[in-house]
Amino acid sequence: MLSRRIIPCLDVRDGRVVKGVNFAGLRDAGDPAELAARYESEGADELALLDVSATTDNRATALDCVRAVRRTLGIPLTVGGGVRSVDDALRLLDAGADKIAVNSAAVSRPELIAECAARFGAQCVVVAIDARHMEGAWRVMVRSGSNASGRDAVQWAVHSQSLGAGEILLTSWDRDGTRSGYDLDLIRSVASAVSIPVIASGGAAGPEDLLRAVQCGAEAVLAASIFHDRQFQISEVKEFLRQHQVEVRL
Ligand code: 0VR
Repeated sequence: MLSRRIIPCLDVRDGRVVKGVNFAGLRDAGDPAELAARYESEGADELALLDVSATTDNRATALDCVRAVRRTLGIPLTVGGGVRSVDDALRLLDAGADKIAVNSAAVSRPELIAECAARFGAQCVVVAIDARHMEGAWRVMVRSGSNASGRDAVQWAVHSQSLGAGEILLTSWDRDGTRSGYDLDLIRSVASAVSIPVIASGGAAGPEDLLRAVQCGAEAVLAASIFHDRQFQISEVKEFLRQHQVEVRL
């Protein structure tokens, strides 16, 4: 069995790590390169960097941020936020990303997934899905959770896989930043519908949540709030998972 991966997430706006609840009320949570170095030293398996800057001119800041994080990091780095074309992805890879995450632009133009997979390989392409529970199903949200796209999240994950996605980064909009636990039904539904790895995201409050997400089929678990606020060290989370018979890289 492959080791389960613990992936801290840096949501970055204008060069600073931010953190909110349900994608809103973003507060400053520190310097990206400093947090990246800390998380790697604590035993993070990978790092996700999500550029949540609102305007496109701040995308240039994001590239500088990727370079700064890359200079300190020896583990795989996934970068997302505003990727709309193969050229956007190439700029991020040139800046040091190992994988790129596509979200809103792929919902609008699914071929983007196939284009990136053809150019860079499926292992490089993460499809980020922000899902909101509505009327007994999960709707795909776009533009930083502000618009409902009309797509069903489970069906979109299956379609993304068929287009060449290498992984699904599955974020619960409802749980993001709430420390109320991952949306386990969402994880279970998507993980049972696709054969590619699903990264659980949104709502983690402690090691028990990460364990539950893995038990529901998540191949990796992402968290932001509990790590930024130093509530838990990654090393203690990994020890907890190991004690519960989850294969982790120690
Ligand atoms: P917590 O572990 O609950 O803090 O959240 C993990 C994950 O949901 C967040 O790091 C991130 O994916 C939320 N996403 C977005 C955003 C946050 C702020 C603004 C925009 C976005 O577009 O995904």
